[in-house]
Amino acid sequence: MSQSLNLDAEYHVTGKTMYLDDLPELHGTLYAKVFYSRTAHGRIRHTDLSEAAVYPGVTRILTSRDIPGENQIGGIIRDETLFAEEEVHYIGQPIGMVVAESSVAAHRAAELIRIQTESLPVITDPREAFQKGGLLSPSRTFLTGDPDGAFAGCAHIFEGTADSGGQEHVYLEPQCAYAVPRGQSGVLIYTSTQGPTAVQRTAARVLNIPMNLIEVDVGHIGGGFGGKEDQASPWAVMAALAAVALQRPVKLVLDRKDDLQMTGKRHPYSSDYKIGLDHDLKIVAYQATFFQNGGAAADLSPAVMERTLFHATNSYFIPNVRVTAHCCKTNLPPNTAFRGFGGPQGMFVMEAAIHQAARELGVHASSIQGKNLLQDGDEMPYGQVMDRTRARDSWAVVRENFLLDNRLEEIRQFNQTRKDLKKGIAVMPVCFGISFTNTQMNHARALVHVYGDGSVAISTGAVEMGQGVNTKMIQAAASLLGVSHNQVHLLNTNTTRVANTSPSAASATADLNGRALSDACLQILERLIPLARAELKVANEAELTFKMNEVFVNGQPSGLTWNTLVQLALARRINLSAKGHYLTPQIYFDKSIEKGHPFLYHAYGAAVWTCTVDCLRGIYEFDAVQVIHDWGDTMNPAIDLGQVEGGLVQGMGWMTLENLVYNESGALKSSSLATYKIPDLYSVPKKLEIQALESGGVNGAFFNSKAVGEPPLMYGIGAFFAVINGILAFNPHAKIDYSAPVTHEKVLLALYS
Ligand code: LUZ
Ligand code: MOS
Repeated sequence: MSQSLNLDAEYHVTGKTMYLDDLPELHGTLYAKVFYSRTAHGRIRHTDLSEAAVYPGVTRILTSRDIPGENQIGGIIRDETLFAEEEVHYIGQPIGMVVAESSVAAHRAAELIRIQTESLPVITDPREAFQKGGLLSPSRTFLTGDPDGAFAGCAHIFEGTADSGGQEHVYLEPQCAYAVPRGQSGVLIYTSTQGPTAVQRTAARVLNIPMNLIEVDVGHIGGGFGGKEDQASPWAVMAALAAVALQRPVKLVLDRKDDLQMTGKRHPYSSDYKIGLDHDLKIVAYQATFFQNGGAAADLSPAVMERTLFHATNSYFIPNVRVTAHCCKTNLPPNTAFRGFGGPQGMFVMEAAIHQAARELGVHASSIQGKNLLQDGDEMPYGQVMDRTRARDSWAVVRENFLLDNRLEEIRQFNQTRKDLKKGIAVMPVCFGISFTNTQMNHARALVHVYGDGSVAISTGAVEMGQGVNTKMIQAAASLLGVSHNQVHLLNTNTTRVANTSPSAASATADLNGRALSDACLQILERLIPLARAELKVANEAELTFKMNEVFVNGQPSGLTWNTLVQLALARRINLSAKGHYLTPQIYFDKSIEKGHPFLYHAYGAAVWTCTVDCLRGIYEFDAVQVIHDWGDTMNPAIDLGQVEGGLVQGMGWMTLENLVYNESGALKSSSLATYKIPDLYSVPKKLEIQALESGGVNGAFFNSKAVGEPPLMYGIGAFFAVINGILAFNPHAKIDYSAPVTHEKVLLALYS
């Protein structure tokens, strides 16, 4: 089953992959441009559309008044308009859209729109929002053991704050949609979304038509990273609104600048922690309060906040824990899903607490990390009793293969001999729960048709965003049916083929959709097996295997090919189509007591980062990152390796380089890719070594191949602490703020603090 291949790669690198904006446009297509608030908080006094309305080529300007249904796009909480009505709550909040015969005309006309607002107080800081009672959803606390009692008996207690910044998704393909009206039959929406059903549901609500009149179609999307889990919906709904109102096809593509201004990002967090240890460096108690910067509407923030709580203790067993999270309302664009979904923010605080403890106790953080790793039977603060844990196996590789002790000693010696250059080293263990934390989202369906010529078409709810899920689905169907890859075609993700989908998110897309697909394939096989047995006069079903487009009997080719079998089946009027379904077993969570078993399994691993800090200039480079990663029996090493590499570099960018700056009036200052820097080839560690943790038997994943999308991102947190350790090697008394990203400017200031 396991194969190293990416069926899309050739099309990507030769430019043949069709993205939304590459679709041939229908005759009569119109182009939309969204206009938005330039004030972070205010009352709209006057909107002057007159000049724009008469600009040559303008067909129509639509605002909240043109919405036939509800002006409401909130997913978890109904607190967000499609187009602002009386008030605006962030810079970039859509107010309306210009629809014109050309994209240029729409853009020019939009510049002529004048909006007068009366300013209201602006809040950008989550702690300030919290103090003023600005919450988007109720606060939550996970509690286990008796933290207060435990702290009273601790040998060492340390307290501090840790802040992590936001992160822009920088999907290569910006948000876009193309809507085609179908008269009485509703509307077809092409969209670049991770969540086709979210688009369908939201469009139905806003347009006031039932979901069965809305067909959502998704081909390849050019990156998502969470930014299109929920936030692809507004643009698709706007295009559909205009298409239905004007009965003409409407295309809406955000340019990069508009996308950066209008869409939400990873949530910045500001957090307080308190950690208690015994004489033996065992963590006895941990407490943290997370102030999540949710932005101006809830979007997915309550779910992101929940995942922060689930991952607050990372890979460690801590018997006494109290962690509380507040989802704070600020005047920034609503922040949203981003690879890791709050998990990274929670783990960063845990690692900061450990780092502070290590610094004050005069040991390397790894001495504390290694002593507190999870093992089977440990109960997490949310009640799940851990099994099939791999935290200690991963750590053993760090010590035995990556020679952690030798590395620490080499670096100690280097730092003794050099004054201008200092090296830092840090280890980042990761334990990430796999399943949507919202139990009811953990299900999927798939459709399989076998045609008369033996070719197979499959469709699932999975969206291909570059992560390789299409290849994995084709691999699975081909191997189950015993046909070759090129005999299987994967159809666009489409709400008329597969309904009521969960978004492609939570690292669970291949697991969920793959299992639904297996169900469908196995149903078809069950109908074919009796036929093959009769045809080949085989008594026992166990003697048959389907492989290489042929039926094998006791391991020998029988001469009965797949194509012949399919033709025989059709002649007997056998149904060669099937719908598969899957729901994740075992999982549940009781929010009233904040306990349960929310995850089917966990993914583990660890990364060792080393860096060199130039202590004259404050700049740094990563010498190496060594990773041990637990992907089980990977079904596709090429794809999974790409996910590990991409994830860890994206995490490194979040922690070191990517600096989202809003000023006090809520304006995004890092509003272009010239001022917002993401990692490039030169930022990547000079040495990148990734090892696979030996499979530890059955683990709960699809084909035993563990989810790999998000877990590696959190390796990036180690990059932060490697740099901090480099600074401390130069100046042991440096004032360290656990404030990510640790940019070169911050390093220079800390070196001489
Ligand atoms: N999306 C979501 C996610 O809706 N629920 C989740 O638990 C989740 N986890 C990771 C990434 N996206
Ligand atoms: Mo996501 S953060 O898995 O959309």
